[in-house]
Amino acid sequence: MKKNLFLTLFLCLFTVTALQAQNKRSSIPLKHGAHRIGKRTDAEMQRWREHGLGQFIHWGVYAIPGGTWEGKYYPGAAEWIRSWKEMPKDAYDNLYKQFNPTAFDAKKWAKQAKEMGANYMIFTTKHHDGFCLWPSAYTDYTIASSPYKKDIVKQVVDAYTNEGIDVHLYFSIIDWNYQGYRSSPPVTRQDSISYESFKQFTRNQLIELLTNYPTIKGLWFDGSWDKAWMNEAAWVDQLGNELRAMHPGLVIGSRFRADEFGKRHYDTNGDLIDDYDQTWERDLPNSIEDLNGSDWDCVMTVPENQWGYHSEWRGYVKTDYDLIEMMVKAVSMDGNFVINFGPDGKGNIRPEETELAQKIGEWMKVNKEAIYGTHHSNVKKQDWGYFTQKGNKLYLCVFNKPINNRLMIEIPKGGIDLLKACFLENNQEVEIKSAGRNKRNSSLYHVVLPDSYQVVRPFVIVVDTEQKGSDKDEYQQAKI
Ligand code: K80
Repeated sequence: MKKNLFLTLFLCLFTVTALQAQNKRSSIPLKHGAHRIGKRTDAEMQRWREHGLGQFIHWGVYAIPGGTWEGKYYPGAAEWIRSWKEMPKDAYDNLYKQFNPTAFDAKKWAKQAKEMGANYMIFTTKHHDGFCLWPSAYTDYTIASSPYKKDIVKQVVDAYTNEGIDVHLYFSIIDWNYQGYRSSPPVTRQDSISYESFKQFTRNQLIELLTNYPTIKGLWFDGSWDKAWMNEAAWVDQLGNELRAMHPGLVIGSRFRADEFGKRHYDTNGDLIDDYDQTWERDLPNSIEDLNGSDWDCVMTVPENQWGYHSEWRGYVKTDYDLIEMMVKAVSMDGNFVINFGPDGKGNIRPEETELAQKIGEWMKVNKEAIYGTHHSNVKKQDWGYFTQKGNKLYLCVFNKPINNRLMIEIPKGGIDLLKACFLENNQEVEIKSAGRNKRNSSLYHVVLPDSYQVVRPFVIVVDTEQKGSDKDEYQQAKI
């Protein structure tokens, strides 16, 4: 009796605390916070979620100096060279007069991305410098004023779309070229007028992009952290609604707008703003718990921190192995992995990147089934690598082959049965052996690799599974 009282008291307390926690999530009424709690459920977002691998391309006039100016090496990110004190801003702002990428071939880029296995790509229409790779009607600082003249965004959108690769447009809110742009909130009346014109300019350009390139699937915003922009929560929110209304299904990450308290990515109540978490730049979460149940992408550079073309990569350059592991890790936690390319001033993709694309593509050809449309598996992670899952298929993506050739799998009581295991690379079957139970009563299994198996690259074993018999037993019992 006493026990029951305690239990009741405990349950009451627990319920009150749980309710309070729930209340806290939405205790502050927000006009411009998240407009949805939890993931989007529509087909366009589902399509995005299943991409697995993407390509980022950073291209602009910064590709001409390529991180150096008059023999001086700039160690920072090449696309930021304009902010380097040794490069005169005036010299930078005149680079467009030399922008004539005669080797640019969008079809060639798209074919290479396809062969790498990318399902989507993100293209810089305008970086912080303000130079537009499309002939915008709202500024003269565009490709139309360069000797090249032709619309680059259009060629990229069409070529990738024709290859079946979804295109998302990168757009920087920061614009170092537009005279009305401000990073701090306007103080004087003149500032306010200038900033109003910048807001209209930004809106016009975004509407222009959606109008000119209706096949694109999303916008990838950057440079949205200025106080001036964050102060405009209501206006930016309204603009977002307008863009979505214009382009049903449009996918926008968490880097477009702040809520009315200046909170970015996650609003004041802790809810994700817009469609996916865009905080994972050059960074991967350690575990699914770091992700708040959100959709997310990770955008990654090949060298440490170069997005635009740098003529001289210094320091460690990621290998195909590194990038494949990062991609698998991202996918195993329900994220998309996006690898950046920085073509040179003539439009050539550098040989290092071409080689990486080929090597990743070779791996994808064999193992893409473990990447596309797969998601996080609840099967406990093991140190040999990562699990991904799709329906009844469990993928063991192996990066560290154990020296006993046994890949451990732990299945909690009442979980799944493991039926059959095969290498993805050649369909060769591998043995699954029971390895008893552990203290938590989980069933342990070993997928036993043949002693003769030579590892030359990360490999995948696909395991067919089915719901455990105990569910059936319970059903049987229920019938009696
Ligand atoms: C801007 C500012 C910082 C601090 C870090 C990165 C960036 C831009 N975002 C990447 C996607 C690149 O475009 C980089 O220039």
